[in-house]
Amino acid sequence: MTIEIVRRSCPTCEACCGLRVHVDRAAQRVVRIEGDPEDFRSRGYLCPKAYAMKGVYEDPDRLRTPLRKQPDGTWRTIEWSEAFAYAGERLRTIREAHGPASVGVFIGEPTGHNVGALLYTTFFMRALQTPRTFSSATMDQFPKNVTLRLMYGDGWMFVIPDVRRTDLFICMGANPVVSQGSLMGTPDVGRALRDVRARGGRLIVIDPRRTETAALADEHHFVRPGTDAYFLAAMIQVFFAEGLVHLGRFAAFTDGIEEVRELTQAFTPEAVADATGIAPDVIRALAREYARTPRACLYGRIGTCTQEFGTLASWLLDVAAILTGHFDEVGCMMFPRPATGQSEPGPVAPEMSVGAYRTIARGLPEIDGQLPAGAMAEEIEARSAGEGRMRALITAAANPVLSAPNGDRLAAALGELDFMVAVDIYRNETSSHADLILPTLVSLEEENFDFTYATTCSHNYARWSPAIFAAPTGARAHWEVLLELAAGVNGTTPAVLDDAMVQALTAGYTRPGASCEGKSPEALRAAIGDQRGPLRILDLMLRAGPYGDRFEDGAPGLSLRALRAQGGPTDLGPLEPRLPGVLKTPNQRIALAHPYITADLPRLRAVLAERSRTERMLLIGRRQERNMNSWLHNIDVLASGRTRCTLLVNPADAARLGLTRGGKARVRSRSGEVVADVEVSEEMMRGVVSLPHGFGHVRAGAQLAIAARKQPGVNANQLTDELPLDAPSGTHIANGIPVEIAPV
Ligand SMILES: Nc1nc2c(c(=O)[nH]1)N[C@H]1C(S)=C(S)[C@@H](COP(=O)(O)OP(=O)(O)OC[C@H]3O[C@@H](n4cnc5c(=O)[nH]c(N)nc54)[C@H](O)[C@@H]3O)O[C@H]1N2
Ligand SMILES: Nc1nc2c(c(=O)[nH]1)N[C@H]1C(S)=C(S)[C@@H](COP(=O)(O)OP(=O)(O)OC[C@H]3O[C@@H](n4cnc5c(=O)[nH]c(N)nc54)[C@H](O)[C@@H]3O)O[C@H]1N2
Ligand code: SF4
Ligand SMILES: [Mo]
Repeated sequence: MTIEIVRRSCPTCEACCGLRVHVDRAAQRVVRIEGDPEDFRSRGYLCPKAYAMKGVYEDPDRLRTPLRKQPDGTWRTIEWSEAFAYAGERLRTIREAHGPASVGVFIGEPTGHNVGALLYTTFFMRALQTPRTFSSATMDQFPKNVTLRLMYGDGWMFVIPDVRRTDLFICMGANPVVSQGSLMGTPDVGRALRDVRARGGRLIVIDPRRTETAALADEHHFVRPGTDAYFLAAMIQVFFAEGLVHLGRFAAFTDGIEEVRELTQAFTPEAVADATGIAPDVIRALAREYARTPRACLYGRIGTCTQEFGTLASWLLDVAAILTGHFDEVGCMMFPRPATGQSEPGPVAPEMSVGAYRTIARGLPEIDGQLPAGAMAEEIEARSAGEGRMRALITAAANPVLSAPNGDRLAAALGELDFMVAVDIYRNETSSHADLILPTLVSLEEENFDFTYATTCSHNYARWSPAIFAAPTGARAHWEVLLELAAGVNGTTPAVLDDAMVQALTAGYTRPGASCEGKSPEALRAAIGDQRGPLRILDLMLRAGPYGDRFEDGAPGLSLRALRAQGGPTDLGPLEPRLPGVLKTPNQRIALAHPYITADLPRLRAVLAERSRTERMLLIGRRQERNMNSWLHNIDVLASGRTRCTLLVNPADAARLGLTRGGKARVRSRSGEVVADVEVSEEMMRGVVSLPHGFGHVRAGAQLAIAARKQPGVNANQLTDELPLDAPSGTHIANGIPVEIAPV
């Protein structure tokens, strides 16, 4: 047996650790996966999910050919040509009869991990021209996109903690030790957090659960779910009251400081203590420590986004940093500089679109092109949307029946569609409702580039990864499937669409003021070659990008060829200050008190008294080491072990509610109920229970044998109510759901 070792990055989570994959080519088998000690980013680190690549590749339940549902509900394997002809005909007919809005799309999380999927999704959406676009974003980071867009002019230019150079890390609503860090791409993030303390710094966690990250911390404070905006407003009140505001160079390009002072004035630590559950002296001490530590990060993630005041909390995190000189500075929150050039200085962004399209059932506005994920069901149902209903749906790498609010309602609504196509590698809780499932290549079969996560990393880098096995004959990559679907809907060919896209891109890069000004679009096209697909587009972006060779013969600089030759990741240096250069707001200044955001403050004020009194039980989520949202439960080694989908309850609550360890509890919210196994734990704040999402592998029609047997669990999103929203972003409230709990 000859074993070859291939170096590549792990495509499963944002950390993008470097792996050494041991391959037996003769047997077409991965024999071992280990951390790559030569990878300067991950230095040999890996987590159990590194195995996912192999597990998914080998999974007998994974789909390898298109499946078409028969009138009797059974599935038939079909050829790709038939699949595309069928999809094109159905989608085109529906669009012609009922308009572009009759065809909806839901884009899921794994899209971000595959360069082809990502580049062609943008393109696909443009070709489809539907205003009915949904994605996992409104169950995730969308409040951040909205605040970034309004404050700095670019919703996708994320601000990331410079964790390796900070002396104080305040972690709110995130559990990086388990999630491996989100919007803070740092392989072995647990070590990076321990290192903060090792060099004399401090780690503070603010979370309704004493998490695995809290276990490493100097301090942990319980916070009532959904009340982070009160807590942060109080910190800011303290900054102003105690003369801790230090704008430094930001004074020259920041508007709205006085307004922020006025707007936060009433939120004193005393005023918010009952609502947040955090004592006034603790809030004051935290505010002082943060303001006085030169290198400090105030970081928030899922717990500060998918909650009642996600936009306000996300906004206040940035406001606190800007007011105290902790923004765009070394050791603080900083902007990465990806090699593909998305965050370069550029023209002013047009105003953020709000309400250019409104949903039929509830009149919800699109916000920067997104509709709330949980509004999908009502948009499909004839009883709520009538003639204007959504009649066709394309899901791409998504499982909204488990990942979006009120899964039962969505599952029922999917049955009302005239046509549904799922681009997915499994027949799961969502794709089983489709008329057609189109499986794509998996990561071992494709070259990749860490495209998305080079925009969210705590140290700049660029990395290409090789394919490990050749794609089976005839199999299609995600981007090819999207391109074929787009061509089918528009009655054209993939080649025509693809060439048009490349022409538009090369024209853009050679325009006056663009990075390749002076070159001809034809010369750029000749240089990147005529092999269709994401790699020539990537090459174009890299070469025209900030570290690129700009298509100069023999010039040093990045290109696809240079990255391929490199093998491992290319170090592009630590994060550097980038403001005001990259601002794309109308006046190239930071809008600290943008009226669209501050308009939500009355909603925050209105419920303060009530939030300070109520004793209602609130449900939050939790992530676990061996899960990746809903889709790794079918991998035997990752699904093994004890039942993971348990309801965590504080002992005092358990006693009061009559719940016992190992017993079962009925958990009910407005949108539904589940019966879950109870686990009693001191790690929960009183009045708060936690249930992980991504489970509920109990639906007929799915083909996930191991998941159903080993980790069926219950669907936490049956309890997530599709109606209430974080208003400014249209994001759902997956944390802080009012529930009633009783023993079964
Ligand atoms: N209650 C609650 N709900 C949540 C969250 C929470 O914290 N609490 N978190 C939310 C967040 S942050 C997110 S991102 C969403 C995630 O929710 P989704 O975006 O729906 O993602 P997954 O549930 O992970 O489903 C991914 C799908 O992609 C498929 N897939 C995997 N790899 C590939 C591939 O290479 N190609 C193709 N074509 N398909 C592939 C899988 O089979 C699976 O069907 O869930 C959200 N839902
Ligand atoms: N192993 C694993 N890793 C993953 C994923 C996975 O499913 N499994 N999913 C990936 C995805 S898609 C994402 S988006 C990231 C998410 O990355 P993280 O945000 O780091 O992940 P979570 O574990 O959801 O952390 C949310 C934390 O918020 C807390 N919380 C809940 N409500 C509140 C609140 O109101 N206020 C505060 N302050 N805290 C609150 C919860 O107790 C929890 O500890 O993880 C990614 N990594
Ligand atoms: S931490 Fe993320 S990137 Fe690293 S091995 Fe685990 S799943 Fe892969
Ligand atoms: Mo996510």
